[in-house]
Amino acid sequence: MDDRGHDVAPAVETTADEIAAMEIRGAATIADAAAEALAIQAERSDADRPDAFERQLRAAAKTLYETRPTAVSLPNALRYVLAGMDGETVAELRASIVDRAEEFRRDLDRAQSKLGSVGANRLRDGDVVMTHCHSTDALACLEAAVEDGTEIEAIVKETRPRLQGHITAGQLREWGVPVTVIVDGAARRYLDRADHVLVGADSIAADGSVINKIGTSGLAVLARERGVPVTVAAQTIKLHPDTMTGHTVEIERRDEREVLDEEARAAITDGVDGTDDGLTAENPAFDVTPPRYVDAIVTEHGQFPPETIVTLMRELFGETVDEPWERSEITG
Ligand code: RUB
Repeated sequence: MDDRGHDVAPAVETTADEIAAMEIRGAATIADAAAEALAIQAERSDADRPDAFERQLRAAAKTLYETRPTAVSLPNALRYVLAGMDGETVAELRASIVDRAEEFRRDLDRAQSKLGSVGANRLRDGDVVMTHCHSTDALACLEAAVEDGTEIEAIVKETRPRLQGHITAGQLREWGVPVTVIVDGAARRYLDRADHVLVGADSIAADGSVINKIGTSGLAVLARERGVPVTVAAQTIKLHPDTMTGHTVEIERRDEREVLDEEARAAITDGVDGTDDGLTAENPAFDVTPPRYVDAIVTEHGQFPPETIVTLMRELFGETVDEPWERSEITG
């Protein structure tokens, strides 16, 4: 039994803790790690009966599901793997989960490289691309462009409070792309030099709204004002099926100490301890960019104007989705 009251393999607990602590971060990477964790749960399960095995798998999925709320790639991955659970015996069930997780991870990889080549087609020699946060889908577009021999440059927003821009800068330098790192507040000034804004997504809603790292919506509004096109690189695992039935996407609020640590707080309050109720920090991790500020959503199925994405969503997910980890057998 883990801290969360679920009977899951310690390795699943570790993955869940790493996702919650952002040691595993970014929507695609989280999905990949979650699928791998379900396969590990299946391999290490000590269940001697099929119903016990299924219960453990659902408990593992629930543990992973409860880590971070905004990136829909996580529940989409869990649903996909659990939907493949099939068989009469524990051995058959185990094999079905391991195979399905493998297939999911392979498809995730393929989808990313496919969308990378679609995104690269939007870039021309000499283009300057402004990025926000660290998105492996966005970087796949830049990597494909570099591989095509397209000469690009990047302006990388550092992305407070966790500075994921530094990861982006490191990756781009590895590929030989000239990089200028700027503070987030400098975006408007540097948009004069940019030909594209390129970001990823944690979730895409049925109306084409893009949920991504906090600051994306402000950047998109500024880009529109400056006439710079905004491209969102997102595999279809980022499509949020619940939004087709009126649900909204939960925006994660993280610990305020990521914004204002104890030392900074003490400096502001002149050493008076943390009981100063008049000083708070807020730390929403994501925001919503309305579709009118987005020029194209680039997926492994090609690029779409954001307003049309619902058609693809319906095709891929149908009208309703199930939450298998919430079934009563878990607690039963
Ligand atoms: C990451 C973030 C990324 C998306 C897309 O936020 O907002 O832009 O997850 O990433 P955090 P990818 O660092 O809080 O997880 O394209 O790699 O899925």
